[in-house]
Amino acid sequence: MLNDLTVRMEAIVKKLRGEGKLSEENIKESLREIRRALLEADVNFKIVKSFINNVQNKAIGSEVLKSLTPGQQLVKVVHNELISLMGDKLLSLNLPHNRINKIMLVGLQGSGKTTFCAKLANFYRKKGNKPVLTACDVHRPAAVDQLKTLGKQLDLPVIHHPSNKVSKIATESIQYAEKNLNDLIIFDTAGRMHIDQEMMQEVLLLKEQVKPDYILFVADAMSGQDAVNVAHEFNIQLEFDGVVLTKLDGDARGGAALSIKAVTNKPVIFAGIGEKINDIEEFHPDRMASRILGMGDILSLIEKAEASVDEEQALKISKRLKKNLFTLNDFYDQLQQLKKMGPLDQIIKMMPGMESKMLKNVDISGNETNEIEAIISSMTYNEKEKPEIINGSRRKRIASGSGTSIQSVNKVLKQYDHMKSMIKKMNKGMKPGKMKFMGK
Ligand SMILES: Nc1nc2c(ncn2[C@@H]2O[C@H](COP(=O)(O)OP(=O)(O)OP(=O)(O)O)[C@@H](O)[C@H]2O)c(=O)[nH]1
Ligand SMILES: [Mg+2]
Repeated sequence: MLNDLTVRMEAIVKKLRGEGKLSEENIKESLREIRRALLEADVNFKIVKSFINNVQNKAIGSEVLKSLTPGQQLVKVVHNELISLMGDKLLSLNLPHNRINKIMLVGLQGSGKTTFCAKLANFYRKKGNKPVLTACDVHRPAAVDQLKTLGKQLDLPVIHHPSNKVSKIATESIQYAEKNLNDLIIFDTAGRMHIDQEMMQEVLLLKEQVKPDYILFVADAMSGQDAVNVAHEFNIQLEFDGVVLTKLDGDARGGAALSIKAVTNKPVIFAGIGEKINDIEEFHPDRMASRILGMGDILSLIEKAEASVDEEQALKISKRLKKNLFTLNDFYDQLQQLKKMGPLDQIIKMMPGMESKMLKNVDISGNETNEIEAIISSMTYNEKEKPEIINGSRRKRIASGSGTSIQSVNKVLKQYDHMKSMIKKMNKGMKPGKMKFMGK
Protein backbone atom coordinates (compact mmCIF):
# COMPACT_ATOMS: atom_id res chain seq x y z
CA MET A 1 0.00 0.00 0.00
CA LEU A 2 1.51 3.31 -1.11
CA ASN A 3 4.86 1.59 -1.29
CA ASP A 4 7.09 4.26 -2.79
CA LEU A 5 5.89 6.97 -0.46
CA THR A 6 6.26 4.66 2.51
CA VAL A 7 9.82 3.75 1.59
CA ARG A 8 10.75 7.42 1.23
CA MET A 9 9.06 8.51 4.41
CA GLU A 10 10.45 5.56 6.35
CA ALA A 11 13.97 6.58 5.42
CA ILE A 12 13.34 10.16 6.52
CA VAL A 13 11.75 9.00 9.75
CA LYS A 14 14.55 6.58 10.50
CA LYS A 15 17.10 9.32 10.15
CA LEU A 16 15.04 11.72 12.23
CA ARG A 17 14.30 9.36 15.06
CA GLY A 18 17.95 8.93 15.75
CA GLU A 19 18.57 12.67 15.96
CA GLY A 20 19.34 13.67 19.52
CA LYS A 21 19.47 17.32 18.54
CA LEU A 22 17.61 19.12 15.84
CA SER A 23 19.06 22.22 14.34
CA GLU A 24 17.25 24.59 12.07
CA GLU A 25 19.40 23.15 9.30
CA ASN A 26 18.44 19.51 9.76
CA ILE A 27 14.76 20.39 10.26
CA LYS A 28 14.91 22.25 6.96
CA GLU A 29 16.64 19.35 5.26
CA SER A 30 14.02 16.88 6.56
CA LEU A 31 11.17 19.09 5.46
CA ARG A 32 12.72 19.41 1.99
CA GLU A 33 12.85 15.64 1.77
CA ILE A 34 9.27 15.24 2.97
CA ARG A 35 8.15 17.82 0.45
CA ARG A 36 9.89 15.98 -2.35
CA ALA A 37 8.43 12.64 -1.24
CA LEU A 38 4.90 14.02 -1.17
CA LEU A 39 5.20 15.68 -4.56
CA GLU A 40 6.56 12.49 -6.07
CA ALA A 41 3.62 10.65 -4.54
CA ASP A 42 1.45 12.91 -6.68
CA VAL A 43 0.01 14.94 -3.81
CA ASN A 44 -1.48 18.23 -4.95
CA PHE A 45 1.25 20.90 -4.74
CA LYS A 46 -0.90 23.38 -2.83
CA ILE A 47 -1.64 20.76 -0.23
CA VAL A 48 2.06 19.91 0.03
CA LYS A 49 2.86 23.56 0.57
CA SER A 50 0.41 24.07 3.39
CA PHE A 51 1.38 20.71 4.89
CA ILE A 52 5.04 21.70 5.09
CA ASN A 53 4.11 25.11 6.50
CA ASN A 54 2.00 23.54 9.21
CA VAL A 55 4.70 21.07 10.17
CA GLN A 56 7.28 23.82 10.30
CA ASN A 57 5.16 26.06 12.51
CA LYS A 58 4.22 23.29 14.87
CA ALA A 59 7.71 21.82 15.06
CA ILE A 60 9.23 25.15 15.93
CA GLY A 61 6.50 26.20 18.33
CA SER A 62 6.13 22.99 20.28
CA GLU A 63 7.81 22.17 23.50
CA VAL A 64 9.90 19.02 23.32
CA LEU A 65 8.42 16.36 25.55
CA LYS A 66 10.93 14.83 27.90
CA SER A 67 10.05 11.33 26.86
CA LEU A 68 10.81 11.89 23.17
CA THR A 69 13.98 12.76 21.38
CA PRO A 70 13.70 15.92 19.25
CA GLY A 71 13.77 13.71 16.16
CA GLN A 72 10.87 11.62 17.45
CA GLN A 73 9.06 14.82 18.27
CA LEU A 74 9.29 16.06 14.70
CA VAL A 75 8.10 12.68 13.45
CA LYS A 76 5.14 13.06 15.76
CA VAL A 77 4.28 16.46 14.31
CA VAL A 78 4.50 15.04 10.77
CA HIS A 79 2.34 12.13 11.83
CA ASN A 80 -0.33 14.40 13.32
CA GLU A 81 -0.38 16.55 10.20
CA LEU A 82 -0.80 13.49 7.99
CA ILE A 83 -3.72 12.39 10.13
CA SER A 84 -5.47 15.72 9.89
CA LEU A 85 -4.80 15.82 6.16
CA MET A 86 -6.62 12.52 5.77
CA GLY A 87 -9.48 13.38 8.05
CA ASP A 88 -8.65 13.21 11.75
CA LYS A 89 -10.71 10.22 12.65
CA LEU A 90 -12.62 7.32 11.23
CA LEU A 91 -16.08 8.22 10.13
CA SER A 92 -18.62 5.40 10.32
CA LEU A 93 -21.95 5.22 8.54
CA ASN A 94 -24.94 5.04 10.80
CA LEU A 95 -27.30 2.35 9.51
CA PRO A 96 -29.99 1.62 12.12
CA HIS A 97 -32.00 -1.56 11.73
CA ASN A 98 -35.39 0.08 12.11
CA ARG A 99 -35.42 1.78 8.72
CA ILE A 100 -34.39 1.19 5.14
CA ASN A 101 -30.94 2.75 4.77
CA LYS A 102 -29.95 3.65 1.24
CA ILE A 103 -26.42 3.93 -0.02
CA MET A 104 -25.66 5.03 -3.55
CA LEU A 105 -22.27 4.39 -5.13
CA VAL A 106 -21.09 6.72 -7.88
CA GLY A 107 -17.88 7.21 -9.81
CA LEU A 108 -16.07 6.84 -13.09
CA GLN A 109 -15.93 3.69 -15.17
CA GLY A 110 -13.80 0.94 -13.75
CA SER A 111 -13.27 2.66 -10.41
CA GLY A 112 -14.63 -0.36 -8.60
CA LYS A 113 -18.26 0.56 -7.86
CA THR A 114 -19.86 -2.77 -8.62
CA THR A 115 -17.22 -4.75 -6.77
CA PHE A 116 -17.59 -2.39 -3.85
CA CYS A 117 -21.37 -2.82 -3.73
CA ALA A 118 -20.78 -6.46 -2.91
CA LYS A 119 -17.99 -5.73 -0.45
CA LEU A 120 -20.13 -3.19 1.35
CA ALA A 121 -23.17 -5.47 1.50
CA ASN A 122 -21.06 -8.21 2.98
CA PHE A 123 -19.40 -5.82 5.41
CA TYR A 124 -22.71 -4.58 6.80
CA ARG A 125 -24.34 -8.00 6.77
CA LYS A 126 -21.63 -9.06 9.18
CA LYS A 127 -22.71 -6.15 11.38
CA GLY A 128 -26.27 -7.42 11.40
CA ASN A 129 -27.83 -5.51 8.50
CA LYS A 130 -29.97 -7.20 5.89
CA PRO A 131 -28.86 -5.83 2.51
CA VAL A 132 -30.27 -5.82 -1.01
CA LEU A 133 -28.20 -4.99 -4.08
CA THR A 134 -29.77 -2.88 -6.80
CA ALA A 135 -28.43 -2.88 -10.34
CA CYS A 136 -28.95 0.65 -11.63
CA ASP A 137 -26.17 0.44 -14.20
CA VAL A 138 -28.31 -0.05 -17.28
CA HIS A 139 -25.73 1.07 -19.82
CA ARG A 140 -23.08 -1.59 -19.83
CA PRO A 141 -24.82 -4.82 -20.87
CA ALA A 142 -22.71 -7.04 -18.60
CA ALA A 143 -23.10 -4.77 -15.55
CA VAL A 144 -26.28 -6.40 -14.28
CA ASP A 145 -24.80 -9.87 -14.71
CA GLN A 146 -21.70 -8.80 -12.83
CA LEU A 147 -23.78 -7.72 -9.85
CA LYS A 148 -25.97 -10.82 -10.13
CA THR A 149 -22.90 -13.03 -9.97
CA LEU A 150 -21.65 -11.20 -6.90
CA GLY A 151 -25.09 -11.44 -5.30
CA LYS A 152 -25.19 -15.17 -5.94
CA GLN A 153 -21.76 -15.60 -4.42
CA LEU A 154 -22.97 -13.86 -1.27
CA ASP A 155 -26.46 -15.27 -1.38
CA LEU A 156 -27.94 -11.78 -1.47
CA PRO A 157 -30.90 -10.56 -3.56
CA VAL A 158 -30.08 -8.44 -6.61
CA ILE A 159 -32.86 -6.25 -7.98
CA HIS A 160 -32.90 -5.57 -11.72
CA HIS A 161 -35.54 -5.07 -14.37
CA PRO A 162 -35.77 -5.92 -18.07
CA SER A 163 -37.07 -2.45 -18.88
CA ASN A 164 -33.63 -1.07 -17.97
CA LYS A 165 -35.22 2.04 -16.51
CA VAL A 166 -33.29 3.30 -13.52
CA SER A 167 -36.35 4.81 -11.81
CA LYS A 168 -38.32 1.59 -12.24
CA ILE A 169 -35.48 -0.49 -10.80
CA ALA A 170 -35.14 1.85 -7.85
CA THR A 171 -38.87 1.70 -7.08
CA GLU A 172 -38.85 -2.07 -7.26
CA SER A 173 -35.90 -2.37 -4.94
CA ILE A 174 -37.58 -0.20 -2.31
CA GLN A 175 -40.77 -2.28 -2.58
CA TYR A 176 -38.69 -5.44 -2.28
CA ALA A 177 -36.95 -4.14 0.84
CA GLU A 178 -40.25 -3.14 2.44
CA LYS A 179 -41.76 -6.53 1.76
CA ASN A 180 -38.75 -8.55 2.85
CA LEU A 181 -37.77 -6.38 5.79
CA ASN A 182 -34.38 -5.45 4.40
CA ASP A 183 -32.78 -2.54 6.21
CA LEU A 184 -30.15 -1.65 3.62
CA ILE A 185 -30.29 -1.01 -0.13
CA ILE A 186 -27.08 -0.49 -2.04
CA PHE A 187 -27.48 1.13 -5.45
CA ASP A 188 -24.87 0.42 -8.12
CA THR A 189 -24.77 3.10 -10.83
CA ALA A 190 -23.25 3.45 -14.28
CA GLY A 191 -19.79 4.88 -14.80
CA ARG A 192 -18.32 6.73 -17.75
CA MET A 193 -14.80 7.28 -18.97
CA HIS A 194 -15.16 10.96 -18.18
CA ILE A 195 -17.70 13.04 -16.38
CA ASP A 196 -20.55 13.65 -18.77
CA GLN A 197 -23.87 15.34 -18.27
CA GLU A 198 -25.95 12.31 -19.17
CA MET A 199 -24.39 10.26 -16.40
CA MET A 200 -24.60 13.13 -13.95
CA GLN A 201 -28.25 13.65 -14.82
CA GLU A 202 -28.97 10.00 -14.26
CA VAL A 203 -27.41 9.90 -10.80
CA LEU A 204 -29.00 13.23 -9.88
CA LEU A 205 -32.42 11.86 -10.77
CA LEU A 206 -31.76 8.71 -8.77
CA LYS A 207 -30.67 10.85 -5.84
CA GLU A 208 -33.86 12.87 -6.12
CA GLN A 209 -36.00 9.76 -6.29
CA VAL A 210 -34.60 7.55 -3.53
CA LYS A 211 -33.14 10.25 -1.25
CA PRO A 212 -30.13 8.18 -0.23
CA ASP A 213 -28.81 8.37 3.32
CA TYR A 214 -25.30 8.24 1.94
CA ILE A 215 -23.78 8.86 -1.47
CA LEU A 216 -20.29 7.44 -1.65
CA PHE A 217 -17.91 8.49 -4.36
CA VAL A 218 -15.77 5.57 -5.49
CA ALA A 219 -12.29 6.63 -6.57
CA ASP A 220 -9.52 4.53 -8.03
CA ALA A 221 -6.51 5.34 -5.85
CA MET A 222 -4.17 4.41 -8.70
CA SER A 223 -5.34 7.35 -10.75
CA GLY A 224 -3.88 9.89 -8.34
CA GLN A 225 -4.65 13.55 -9.01
CA ASP A 226 -7.11 12.64 -11.75
CA ALA A 227 -9.24 10.90 -9.16
CA VAL A 228 -9.08 13.99 -6.99
CA ASN A 229 -10.19 16.28 -9.80
CA VAL A 230 -13.07 14.01 -10.70
CA ALA A 231 -14.06 13.82 -7.04
CA HIS A 232 -14.12 17.59 -6.88
CA GLU A 233 -16.41 17.78 -9.90
CA PHE A 234 -18.76 15.07 -8.61
CA ASN A 235 -18.93 16.78 -5.27
CA ILE A 236 -19.93 20.10 -6.78
CA GLN A 237 -22.70 18.53 -8.81
CA LEU A 238 -23.89 15.78 -6.51
CA GLU A 239 -22.70 16.62 -3.01
CA PHE A 240 -21.62 13.18 -1.90
CA ASP A 241 -21.05 12.23 1.73
CA GLY A 242 -17.83 10.30 1.66
CA VAL A 243 -15.20 8.61 -0.44
CA VAL A 244 -14.27 5.00 -1.09
CA LEU A 245 -10.68 4.61 -2.24
CA THR A 246 -10.28 1.41 -4.18
CA LYS A 247 -7.15 -0.37 -5.42
CA LEU A 248 -5.06 0.79 -2.51
CA ASP A 249 -3.48 -2.65 -2.71
CA GLY A 250 -1.89 -1.83 -6.04
CA ASP A 251 0.98 0.55 -6.64
CA ALA A 252 -1.04 3.65 -5.88
CA ARG A 253 1.32 6.50 -5.12
CA GLY A 254 -0.69 8.21 -2.44
CA GLY A 255 -1.81 11.36 -4.22
CA ALA A 256 -5.48 10.46 -4.03
CA ALA A 257 -5.40 9.21 -0.45
CA LEU A 258 -3.61 12.31 0.75
CA SER A 259 -5.39 14.99 -1.26
CA ILE A 260 -9.01 13.96 -1.66
CA LYS A 261 -10.18 15.00 1.80
CA ALA A 262 -8.48 18.39 1.58
CA VAL A 263 -9.95 19.08 -1.87
CA THR A 264 -13.52 17.87 -1.35
CA ASN A 265 -13.80 18.30 2.40
CA LYS A 266 -15.43 14.88 2.48
CA PRO A 267 -13.84 12.03 4.43
CA VAL A 268 -12.50 8.80 3.02
CA ILE A 269 -14.62 6.17 4.73
CA PHE A 270 -13.56 2.90 3.15
CA ALA A 271 -10.61 1.45 1.34
CA GLY A 272 -10.71 -1.32 -1.26
CA ILE A 273 -7.61 -3.42 -0.93
CA GLY A 274 -8.10 -6.20 -3.47
CA GLU A 275 -10.50 -7.82 -5.87
CA LYS A 276 -12.10 -10.20 -3.41
CA ILE A 277 -15.27 -9.65 -1.40
CA ASN A 278 -13.43 -9.37 1.89
CA ASP A 279 -10.85 -6.90 0.61
CA ILE A 280 -12.48 -3.95 2.32
CA GLU A 281 -11.21 -1.89 5.21
CA GLU A 282 -12.56 1.04 7.11
CA PHE A 283 -10.21 3.92 6.42
CA HIS A 284 -8.48 4.94 9.65
CA PRO A 285 -6.51 8.14 8.95
CA ASP A 286 -4.25 7.50 11.94
CA ARG A 287 -3.35 3.98 10.89
CA MET A 288 -2.80 5.11 7.34
CA ALA A 289 -0.48 7.87 8.54
CA SER A 290 1.47 5.34 10.60
CA ARG A 291 1.68 3.02 7.63
CA ILE A 292 2.96 5.79 5.42
CA LEU A 293 5.62 6.68 7.94
CA GLY A 294 6.48 2.99 8.21
CA MET A 295 6.19 2.92 11.93
CA GLY A 296 3.35 0.53 12.52
CA ASP A 297 1.97 1.15 15.93
CA ILE A 298 5.03 2.72 17.47
CA LEU A 299 3.47 6.15 17.55
CA SER A 300 0.36 5.00 19.28
CA LEU A 301 2.66 3.34 21.77
CA ILE A 302 4.35 6.65 22.39
CA GLU A 303 0.95 8.21 22.91
CA LYS A 304 -0.21 5.43 25.19
CA ALA A 305 2.96 5.70 27.19
CA GLU A 306 2.47 9.44 27.53
CA ALA A 307 -1.12 8.97 28.60
CA SER A 308 -0.57 6.20 31.07
CA VAL A 309 2.67 7.12 32.70
CA ASP A 310 2.43 9.16 35.82
CA GLU A 311 5.57 11.27 36.09
CA GLU A 312 5.83 11.08 39.85
CA GLN A 313 5.34 7.35 39.98
CA ALA A 314 7.80 6.97 37.16
CA LEU A 315 10.39 8.83 39.13
CA LYS A 316 9.70 6.74 42.21
CA ILE A 317 10.07 3.48 40.40
CA SER A 318 13.07 4.61 38.45
CA LYS A 319 14.76 5.44 41.77
CA ARG A 320 13.98 1.95 43.04
CA LEU A 321 15.32 0.48 39.85
CA LYS A 322 18.40 2.62 40.09
CA LYS A 323 19.17 1.00 43.41
CA ASN A 324 18.45 -2.34 41.80
CA LEU A 325 15.53 -2.81 44.15
CA PHE A 326 13.45 -4.75 41.71
CA THR A 327 11.26 -7.23 43.55
CA LEU A 328 8.49 -9.48 42.31
CA ASN A 329 6.09 -6.80 43.52
CA ASP A 330 7.69 -4.36 41.10
CA PHE A 331 7.64 -7.01 38.42
CA TYR A 332 3.91 -7.39 38.98
CA ASP A 333 3.37 -3.63 38.80
CA GLN A 334 5.39 -3.49 35.60
CA LEU A 335 3.16 -6.14 34.10
CA GLN A 336 0.10 -4.07 34.85
CA GLN A 337 1.77 -1.10 33.23
CA LEU A 338 2.82 -3.09 30.20
CA LYS A 339 -0.64 -4.45 29.75
CA LYS A 340 -1.85 -0.89 29.37
CA MET A 341 0.89 -0.05 26.91
CA GLY A 342 1.24 -3.03 24.63
CA PRO A 343 3.93 -5.50 23.69
CA LEU A 344 7.11 -5.20 25.64
CA ASP A 345 9.44 -5.69 22.70
CA GLN A 346 8.00 -2.68 20.89
CA ILE A 347 8.34 -0.52 23.94
CA ILE A 348 11.92 -1.62 24.35
CA LYS A 349 12.64 -0.80 20.72
CA MET A 350 11.63 2.77 21.41
CA MET A 351 14.01 3.13 24.30
CA PRO A 352 17.30 4.65 23.30
CA GLY A 353 20.13 2.16 23.62
CA MET A 354 17.88 -0.88 23.91
CA GLU A 355 17.46 -3.61 21.40
CA SER A 356 14.67 -6.12 21.27
CA LYS A 357 17.12 -9.00 21.15
CA MET A 358 17.95 -8.21 24.75
CA LEU A 359 14.44 -9.33 25.50
CA LYS A 360 14.81 -12.80 24.09
CA ASN A 361 14.15 -14.43 27.44
CA VAL A 362 11.57 -12.01 28.73
CA ASP A 363 9.02 -12.72 26.11
CA ILE A 364 5.89 -11.71 27.91
CA SER A 365 2.81 -11.45 25.84
CA GLY A 366 -0.99 -11.56 25.87
CA ASN A 367 -2.45 -14.50 27.73
CA GLU A 368 0.77 -15.22 29.45
CA THR A 369 0.40 -12.18 31.66
CA ASN A 370 -2.70 -13.66 33.26
CA GLU A 371 -0.81 -16.75 34.33
CA ILE A 372 2.07 -14.66 35.62
CA GLU A 373 -0.35 -12.56 37.61
CA ALA A 374 -1.97 -15.63 39.12
CA ILE A 375 1.39 -17.02 40.10
CA ILE A 376 2.66 -13.83 41.69
CA SER A 377 -0.66 -13.36 43.50
CA SER A 378 -0.20 -16.77 45.12
CA MET A 379 3.03 -15.69 46.74
CA THR A 380 3.36 -14.27 50.22
CA TYR A 381 4.52 -10.72 50.75
CA ASN A 382 7.92 -11.97 51.88
CA GLU A 383 8.30 -14.15 48.85
CA LYS A 384 7.56 -11.25 46.56
CA GLU A 385 10.01 -8.97 48.30
CA LYS A 386 12.73 -11.60 48.65
CA PRO A 387 12.28 -14.02 45.76
CA GLU A 388 15.48 -15.84 46.69
CA ILE A 389 13.64 -17.55 49.57
CA ILE A 390 11.32 -19.36 47.15
CA ASN A 391 12.58 -22.91 47.52
CA GLY A 392 11.20 -26.19 46.19
CA SER A 393 8.34 -26.59 48.64
CA ARG A 394 7.28 -22.97 48.26
CA ARG A 395 7.27 -23.42 44.47
CA LYS A 396 5.02 -26.43 44.87
CA ARG A 397 2.61 -24.45 47.07
CA ILE A 398 2.56 -21.49 44.68
CA ALA A 399 1.89 -23.77 41.72
CA SER A 400 -1.10 -25.41 43.34
CA GLY A 401 -2.33 -22.09 44.75
CA SER A 402 -2.34 -20.51 41.29
CA GLY A 403 -3.65 -23.57 39.51
CA THR A 404 -0.50 -23.80 37.42
CA SER A 405 2.57 -26.05 37.43
CA ILE A 406 5.97 -25.93 39.06
CA GLN A 407 7.43 -25.42 35.58
CA SER A 408 5.28 -22.32 35.13
CA VAL A 409 6.39 -20.95 38.49
CA ASN A 410 10.00 -21.60 37.51
CA LYS A 411 9.44 -19.83 34.24
CA VAL A 412 8.04 -16.74 35.92
CA LEU A 413 10.97 -16.61 38.32
CA LYS A 414 13.31 -16.91 35.39
CA GLN A 415 11.56 -14.13 33.53
CA TYR A 416 11.77 -12.00 36.62
CA ASP A 417 15.50 -12.69 36.88
CA HIS A 418 16.01 -11.74 33.26
CA MET A 419 14.08 -8.55 33.65
CA LYS A 420 16.05 -7.69 36.73
CA SER A 421 19.34 -8.23 34.95
CA MET A 422 18.09 -6.25 32.00
CA ILE A 423 17.26 -3.38 34.29
CA LYS A 424 20.74 -3.56 35.75
CA LYS A 425 22.15 -3.26 32.25
CA MET A 426 19.87 -0.37 31.54
CA ASN A 427 20.90 1.41 34.69
CA LYS A 428 24.44 1.33 33.47
CA GLY A 429 23.59 2.82 30.12
CA MET A 430 20.74 5.21 30.75
CA LYS A 431 19.75 8.31 32.59
CA PRO A 432 16.84 7.91 35.01
CA GLY A 433 14.55 10.18 32.98
CA LYS A 434 14.57 7.71 30.13
CA MET A 435 13.04 5.06 32.36
CA LYS A 436 9.73 6.77 31.82
CA PHE A 437 8.48 4.19 29.41
CA MET A 438 8.89 1.51 32.00
CA GLY A 439 7.46 3.71 34.68
CA LYS A 440 4.31 3.19 36.62
N1 LIG B 1 -6.73 -4.67 -7.05
C1 LIG B 1 -7.98 -4.23 -6.88
N2 LIG B 1 -8.84 -4.32 -7.88
C2 LIG B 1 -10.09 -3.86 -7.71
C3 LIG B 1 -10.51 -3.27 -6.48
N3 LIG B 1 -11.79 -2.91 -6.61
C4 LIG B 1 -12.15 -3.25 -7.86
N4 LIG B 1 -11.15 -3.83 -8.54
C5 LIG B 1 -11.12 -4.31 -9.93
O1 LIG B 1 -11.34 -3.23 -10.78
C6 LIG B 1 -12.06 -3.62 -11.93
C7 LIG B 1 -13.29 -2.75 -12.10
O2 LIG B 1 -14.18 -2.95 -11.03
P1 LIG B 1 -15.74 -2.75 -11.12
O3 LIG B 1 -16.29 -3.00 -9.78
O4 LIG B 1 -16.31 -3.49 -12.26
O5 LIG B 1 -15.76 -1.20 -11.44
P2 LIG B 1 -17.02 -0.28 -11.79
O6 LIG B 1 -16.77 1.04 -11.19
O7 LIG B 1 -18.26 -0.95 -11.40
O8 LIG B 1 -16.92 -0.16 -13.35
P3 LIG B 1 -18.10 0.24 -14.39
O9 LIG B 1 -19.29 -0.56 -14.03
O10 LIG B 1 -17.55 -0.13 -15.73
O11 LIG B 1 -18.29 1.69 -14.26
C8 LIG B 1 -12.41 -5.07 -11.72
O12 LIG B 1 -11.50 -5.87 -12.42
C9 LIG B 1 -12.24 -5.28 -10.22
O13 LIG B 1 -11.89 -6.60 -9.91
C10 LIG B 1 -9.53 -3.17 -5.41
O14 LIG B 1 -9.78 -2.66 -4.31
N5 LIG B 1 -8.30 -3.67 -5.68
MG1 LIG C 1 -19.97 -1.38 -12.43
